[in-house]
Amino acid sequence: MVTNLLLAMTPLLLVTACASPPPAIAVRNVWARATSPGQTNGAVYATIVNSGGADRLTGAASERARSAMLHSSPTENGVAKMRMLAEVAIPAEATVALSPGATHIMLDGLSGPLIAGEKVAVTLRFAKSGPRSVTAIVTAPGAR
Ligand SMILES: [Cu+2]
Repeated sequence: MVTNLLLAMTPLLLVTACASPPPAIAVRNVWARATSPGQTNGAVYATIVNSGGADRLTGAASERARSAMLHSSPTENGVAKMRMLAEVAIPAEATVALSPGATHIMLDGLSGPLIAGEKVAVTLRFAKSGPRSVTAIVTAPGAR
């Protein structure tokens, strides 16, 4: 009886497993901290909300910087470090926060300081969802 039920359910389970839904990505709360004069690096933070299937954040770009990279900030022996990431997993039905002291988008080679109140165009590239253009609000140092 139990065996028959399992056999009857097997095709249904296989179909469900194969039909993985497309990702449904929303990028919210994008911001960067103001930088001091002469500082050539900045960081962009955001909240990535995925209400669909799994995706991957594979890169970023901004006209305000020579390059934008995905970084993590692991703490090793009490020292905060930064490490380049090839990609950031965006699991299905999950919210991924890019936040200070954790995963962030590093802007390298800024064309000038990030000024509080400035809006910075940033493009996030997702493996499945493609490029997403968002606007980062620059906040004053210490505001967050
Ligand atoms: Cu960094």
